[in-house]
Amino acid sequence: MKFYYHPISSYCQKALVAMYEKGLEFERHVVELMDPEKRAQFRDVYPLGKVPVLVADDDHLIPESSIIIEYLDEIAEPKLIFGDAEQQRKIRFNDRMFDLYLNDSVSTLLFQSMKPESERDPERIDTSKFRIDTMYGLMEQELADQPYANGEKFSMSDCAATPALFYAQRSAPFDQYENISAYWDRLASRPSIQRVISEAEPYIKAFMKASVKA
Ligand SMILES: N[C@@H](CCC(=O)N[C@@H](CS)C(=O)NCC(=O)O)C(=O)O
Repeated sequence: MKFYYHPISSYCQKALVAMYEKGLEFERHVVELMDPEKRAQFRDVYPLGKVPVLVADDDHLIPESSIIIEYLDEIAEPKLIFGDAEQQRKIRFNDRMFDLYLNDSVSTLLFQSMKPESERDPERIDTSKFRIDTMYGLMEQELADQPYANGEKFSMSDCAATPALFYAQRSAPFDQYENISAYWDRLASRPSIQRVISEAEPYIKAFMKASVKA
């Protein structure tokens, strides 16, 4: 399999966690999204130009992090979407919630904070803060009596929560939420997640350095 990604991208990190949980081997293709030429070249692979994209061994193109994980579940254990139809639906539901309302809001706050104050969009910032607070409220309740987002076992929804909480440490700290903090510690102790973070860190440092200079 070929995996097109960037180590700093939250959606790529989500799919990578699933790859590492399953111990899969793949050929890495880092897509330099900041380089217009390389970005244009990548559009030959996937016209929308978004990462992650997986190319399966039969050359079948699989974009979208959740769809990649659905595919990985067909080819390798342990399953990340499991249980009866209702449990599977709940895993998919939390995966959507974490992507759309937590991760996207955390990223918005992060990018807005890097802009000069005069260029920030207060409406987007308010909407993001509202969504993050609402998500934290829901998560704090859910995690009161279960170790992972969908119960006793690590699932696709935890893959989605990982990059969101990783970046939230910078843009929307959750220290005052006891259950979310314990959940993050549990996630961060998994070898798959430690590996994803350690691979991202040099790129994050370089990105921060370049943004300060710009
Ligand atoms: N819904 C997509 C989102 C992918 C996405 O937005 N990727 C970002 C990086 S985190 C990207 O490729 N951005 C470049 C662009 O939008 O052109 C998924 O789950 O894979």
